[in-house]
Amino acid sequence: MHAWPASEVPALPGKGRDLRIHDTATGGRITLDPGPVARIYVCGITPYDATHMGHAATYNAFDLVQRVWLDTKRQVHYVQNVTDVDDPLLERAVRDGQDWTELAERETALFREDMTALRMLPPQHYIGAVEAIPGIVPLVERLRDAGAAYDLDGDVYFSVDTDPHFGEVSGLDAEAMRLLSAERGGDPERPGKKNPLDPMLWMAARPGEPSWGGASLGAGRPGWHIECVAIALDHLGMGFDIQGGGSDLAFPHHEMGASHAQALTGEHPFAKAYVHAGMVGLDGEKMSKSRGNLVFVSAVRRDGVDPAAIRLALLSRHYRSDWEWTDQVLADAVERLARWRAAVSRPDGPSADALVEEVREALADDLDSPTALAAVDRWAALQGAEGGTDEGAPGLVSRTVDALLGVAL
Ligand code: 5CA
Ligand code: ZN
Repeated sequence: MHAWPASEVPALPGKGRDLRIHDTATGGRITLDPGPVARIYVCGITPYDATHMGHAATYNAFDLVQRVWLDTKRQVHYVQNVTDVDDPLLERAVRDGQDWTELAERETALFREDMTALRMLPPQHYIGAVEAIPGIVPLVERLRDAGAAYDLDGDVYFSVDTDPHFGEVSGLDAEAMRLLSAERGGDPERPGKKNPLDPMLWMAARPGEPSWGGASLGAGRPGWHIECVAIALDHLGMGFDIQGGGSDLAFPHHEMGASHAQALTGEHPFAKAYVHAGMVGLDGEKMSKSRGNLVFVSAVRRDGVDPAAIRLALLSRHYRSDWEWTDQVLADAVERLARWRAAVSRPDGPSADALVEEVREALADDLDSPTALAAVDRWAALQGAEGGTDEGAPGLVSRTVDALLGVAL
């Protein structure tokens, strides 16, 4: 699949700081040392509805990760998937009487437009589940041959008990896992499983659903977790730097993915850090396609809101906190954007050298974007109150905000 166009990232004077980031697996902050090419996998959308502010907030967090890395003069190798065949997508297509491939293509196209408007850096590899199937089939076969997977009435399950590291990503106990598994696409109640938590690797063809010939597996389609594992191993290999997504992916998705990969390769870990963004809510509930309480990026754009203001709204909350999208969050961002634009529109101003370092330090410190915004607010306030004589300052502020926060002033 093709991704979306990249916006330029201006180079800043000096050098950025190494990223310290909260890792779900260790429960603490770790300093990543990625080497010259940092590797990141971010779980993509299931394209059955438009991009909402929760999605956008999560992708914003991982966009900041890349901007911090680029500022340290590293290259970034970024991979993202599109879950373009899965239960919710097929169910929505049936409900609305439309072709599931058309639904997936339309919503993926809209996602690309939203990401472009928000100036999110594109992945180098943007891979659909369907196009990954030829690579998924041999992985499922290998797991079965190795005794890490088993058949149940034509479906193939992964045996979580074959991975000694199972449970290390989420750190949850068995009961919590069981509850979340039932809530998030698993089937802990299905009789005949070795462990109720075992996830499906390959689902035998169901009547009326698309399927692919899987040689020894029989016609069917891939399970969710193996999709991301196949794509990540193919394009990044084991031990990449960050596996990213919203906090609802920590269990089961990232836990199971790590186990699949560890069982396949005999190596550990799958990713050096598992990084999770908080959930954005609306009216007291998590914003979700299944609940339907959504604020779409495209709808807000259609209302004439500058995408830069949407981006500032996302940046105004720390990526790890759960927060509520409100009209006020957006109104504050619109006002801030106008203030910042006025401040950089003058030819000179107070020195911005310290500001560059403040923004760098805030983002390197577990992507603390609210602190970064506060630093720019202070410079803009000083510009408004006293101005300054530094001729390069407004330009440097623009480039800093552009390079590190993805906002064009
Ligand atoms: N296709 C899978 C990942 S392989 C999937 O979870 N798709 S999704 O469309 O449901 O979600 C895409 C990303 O947005 C995931 O990282 C998910 O954790 C995140 N996300 C979904 N809802 C919210 C929300 N309300 N707040 C923050 N992030 C969210
Ligand atoms: Zn995923």
